[in-house]
Amino acid sequence: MYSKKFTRFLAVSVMAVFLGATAARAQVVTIVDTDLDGIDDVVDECLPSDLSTTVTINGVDTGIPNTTANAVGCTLADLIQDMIDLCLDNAKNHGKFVSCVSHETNILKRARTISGQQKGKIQSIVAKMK
Ligand SMILES: [Ca+2]
Repeated sequence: MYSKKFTRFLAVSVMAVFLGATAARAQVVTIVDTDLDGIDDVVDECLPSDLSTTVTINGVDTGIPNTTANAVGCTLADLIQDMIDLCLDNAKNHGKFVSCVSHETNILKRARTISGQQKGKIQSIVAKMK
């Protein structure tokens, strides 16, 4: 039978080999961040992200500061562009498009993603879109 000291040494050695192997495996994982927003492409739902300093809608600078990417790799500019694309796709006419954006920006304001003033700016730009 092994002594207690040897058994402990053996257990520590096995643990060290296990941890070493785990660390070696961890180093093999490669993070790919194509749009350089700090979020791994594997979980990035917005590829490529709009990393502009301000949010632009239909070529008009809103002056609304863009945000860094959230946990799923989307900036505020990405979210607003997605919202506009969704409203453009689903609305049958300009009035319904403006109404859709109004509805969506109200949700963003309630969630405190944008302020009331920013909501007004977006709605004003969208109303002038053709
Ligand atoms: Ca992204």
